[in-house]
Amino acid sequence: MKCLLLVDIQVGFCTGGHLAVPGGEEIVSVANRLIASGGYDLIVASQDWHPADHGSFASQHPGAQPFEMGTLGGKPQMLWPDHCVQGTPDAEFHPDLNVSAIDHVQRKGLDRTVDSYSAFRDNDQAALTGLSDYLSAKAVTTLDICGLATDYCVKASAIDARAMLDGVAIRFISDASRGIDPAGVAQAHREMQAAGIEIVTAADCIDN
Ligand code: VGL
Ligand code: ZN
Repeated sequence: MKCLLLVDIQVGFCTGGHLAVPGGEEIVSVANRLIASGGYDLIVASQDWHPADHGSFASQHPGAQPFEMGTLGGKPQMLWPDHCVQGTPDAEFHPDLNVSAIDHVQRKGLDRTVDSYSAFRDNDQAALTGLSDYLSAKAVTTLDICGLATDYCVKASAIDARAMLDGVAIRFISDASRGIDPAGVAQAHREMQAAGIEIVTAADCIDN
């Protein structure tokens, strides 16, 4: 069972969004081609889905500016602009994404007291989202991961997938992903490779 995990391909992470990732919208057509290739038995999408008062928002920390380091739950936390607030246009999937092909949506980031970069569990690793059980129940053997942003939610999802899904091949599709910070993207590639995640291109996935 081959599964494609599309991480946070949302309005908020594309140009004009509240936490725009440079070139974020460029991956939408790549994601649609991967879906249309017919190579996947299961398409799953994660959706960053924050309450308006989420603790990762700089607006919740008096005097703080977005992209400053702060703390959340006693741990260092990058403070973000308000983004992907539940029920707002910013939280919707990109309008050109083929959402009709998505079999399962995994929302995350609902708990205001902790951030959740990974689609599998909160950053403090205390609470699971349920996605690992879902994929295990579907008997997934290969999981290809792409989306936004490479250096945050895609990396965290891929590394958790590697740690939590025994015996499943995990691959990161680099050209179907974009990151916030180039140095962070380079670091993400190193961390994923070190964890045993294969780095591939969309062409590799479509060809076989
Ligand atoms: C993300 C920062 C905050 C992401 C989500 O999807 O990579 N990054 N929330
Ligand atoms: Zn977020």
